[in-house]
Amino acid sequence: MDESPPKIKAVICADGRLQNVKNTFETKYGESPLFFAYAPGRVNLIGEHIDYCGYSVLPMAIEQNVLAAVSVNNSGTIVLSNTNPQYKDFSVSCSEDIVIDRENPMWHYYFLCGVKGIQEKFGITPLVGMSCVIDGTIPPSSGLSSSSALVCCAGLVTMEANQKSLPKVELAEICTKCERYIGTEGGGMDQSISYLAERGMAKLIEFQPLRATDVKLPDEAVFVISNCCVEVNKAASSHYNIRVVECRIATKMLARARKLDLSKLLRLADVQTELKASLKQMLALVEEVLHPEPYSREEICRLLEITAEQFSTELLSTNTQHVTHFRLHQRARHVYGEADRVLQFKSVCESQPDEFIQLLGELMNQSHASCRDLYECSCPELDQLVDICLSSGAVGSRLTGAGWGGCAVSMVPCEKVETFLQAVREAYYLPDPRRAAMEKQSLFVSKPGGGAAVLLEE
Ligand code: ADP
Ligand code: NG1
Repeated sequence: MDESPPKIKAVICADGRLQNVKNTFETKYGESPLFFAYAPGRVNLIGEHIDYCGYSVLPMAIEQNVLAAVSVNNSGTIVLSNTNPQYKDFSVSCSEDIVIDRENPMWHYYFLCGVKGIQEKFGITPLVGMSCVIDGTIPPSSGLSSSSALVCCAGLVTMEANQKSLPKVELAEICTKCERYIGTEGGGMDQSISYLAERGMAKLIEFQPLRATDVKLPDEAVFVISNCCVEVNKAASSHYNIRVVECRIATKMLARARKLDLSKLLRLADVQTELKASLKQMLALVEEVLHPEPYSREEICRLLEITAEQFSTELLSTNTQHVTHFRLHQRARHVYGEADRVLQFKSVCESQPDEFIQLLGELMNQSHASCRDLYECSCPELDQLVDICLSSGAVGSRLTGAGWGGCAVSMVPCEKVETFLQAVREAYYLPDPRRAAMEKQSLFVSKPGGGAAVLLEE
């Protein structure tokens, strides 16, 4: 786990996609790429919206990834191009400061987040010039971490191009921090699994210190991803950061009620650690301390004994300044309950009791209900899709990733996969022409894939 991402020798012409990207590169830049690098997306099996609260999550990497073909030169410029014409060409001088415009989160800013992270880590000025072609296969804004795959790929490309080396754990931490330049205050699940994934294994990802532990999934079932076809860009909306802020305020409220030092505690997990309490005790504390009605700014300021100015600058982020009410009880209940479900999921996978599949399915269903009702991060289409998945033979089904749109993940017994896929196709995709057109890339079985790597032509 201490190693750098692997460098794999590849026969480029033996792989249709690599060869296509290589051809695009050669047409565009009139030279051959020096190397390729890729970083995968992920599907989170359980543990939603708890990484930024300090709790462990349980994702696996998917086959879909962001791939870059790269050449290194002394042009003093970083030039980006994309195989998808929707993403326009971009270039930036290596001697300029990298500026990321959060107001306008265009694709190249995600790439620049990764570049900036590596530049800052090593203090490299100027960076070496690079020409890159990017090719992504992860459906964007659908909860499968296309943005982090792009950031992680850019981090890896920049490290390799500038002849530096870092262990995967450190790369994951750097990319977690630098993706925040785009404005979303993510918790690190996506970048961690993108670097630390290993083929065939889901991972329990723990934070501070970051580590990834193998979780063996049941042989009797597969995980199927289905996209509800509603896209939500996190950086261009404030849903995500509102939840981060609500959890931060809930942390302060619980800490105040137990007379802890508020200034030190930022995440709901910090309160638990400080109190040396169990997750069940934390759920009881939420019931005792927080009321279900939304909290107004005034009430929060009064209870925390802070001014409106401190509230805005210390607790809110730039894109949450407009929010007037905060659902602290519901958010904290979700987080502590979901953190508990992750641990239960892992322990069921380890002990493999007879009713293995049913127990995991039940935990996934509870997780979806909590995301929908307490965390309010689902949407009607996603709820409908989850219901269809359950009635089509899934033992468990839940939204995955940030939500408000995007994908569901379902656990389906192996012998039912074909009938499941057909039933979901008929009930969710075929009746709607737009969904029907997207079905092929929206409904698929996913096996745990490997982590980010550099590819060198053999
Ligand atoms: P996700 O849940 O997939 O991470 P986000 O909304 O956070 O979704 O990020 C999606 C953004 O990432 C897209 O709007 C785009 O800017 C960028 N992105 C994703 N895939 C690609 C790609 N293949 N090429 C360029 N940019 C991409
Ligand atoms: P998505 O939007 O699915 O890539 C986001 C966060 C994760 C995590 C999940 C919810 C980023 C980069 N990713 O993932 O850290 O909080 O939501 O569990 O912000």
